[in-house]
Amino acid sequence: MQVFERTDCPFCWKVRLTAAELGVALDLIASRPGDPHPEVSRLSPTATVPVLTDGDLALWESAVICGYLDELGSGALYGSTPSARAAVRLLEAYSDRLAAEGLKDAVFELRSKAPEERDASRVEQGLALWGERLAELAARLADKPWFAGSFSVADCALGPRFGVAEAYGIGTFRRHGNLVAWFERLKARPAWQQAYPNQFIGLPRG
Ligand SMILES: N[C@@H](CCC(=O)N[C@@H](CS)C(=O)NCC(=O)O)C(=O)O
Repeated sequence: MQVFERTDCPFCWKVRLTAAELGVALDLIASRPGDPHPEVSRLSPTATVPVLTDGDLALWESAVICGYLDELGSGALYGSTPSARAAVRLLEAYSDRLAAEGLKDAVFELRSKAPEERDASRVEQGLALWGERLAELAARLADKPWFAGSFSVADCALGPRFGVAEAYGIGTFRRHGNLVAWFERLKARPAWQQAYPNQFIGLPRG
């Protein structure tokens, strides 16, 4: 199975983390920001990464890709009942659509511009929105070890959002003790190290 991806893209990171948790091997092929690999342009109508190919199958949405990997693997990362699976899918959608907002604006300014060229109000508004999302996430997590109760794709989706924030020095999540403890639990899993990006745009290679 091939995955066309960008190492620091949170959607691609989610796919790598899900695959690592499931023990599914992926052949990763790099695609560049704003200059997609020709196969990405050919196979994805949105020209976004990740794109997974498996024989004649070509999948271009990270949630669809993770669902496919889960069914190929243990089938355990979305939960075992219809209602549990729906709850994990909702948390994944929350991560992909809402947690991504705000944080991506702030990160874009921080990673691609010199301090004097940054749009300070875009950073401020982005971080304010990210702060609201964090409060919602802290309430959803409450005192559970993982977002859906047991470990799931919800954690694989949200972890990279926090990983990106941490990489760019955005430490607002530290205001919520339960989110800090959850993130530390996630980082202690072997799959986290396996899936961690080898480069973040604008940061020294770590
Ligand atoms: N809904 C899509 C979003 C994917 C997405 O937005 N990917 C970004 C990178 S994070 C992308 O490919 N942007 C265009 C580019 O990098 O050229 C998914 O879940 O796969």
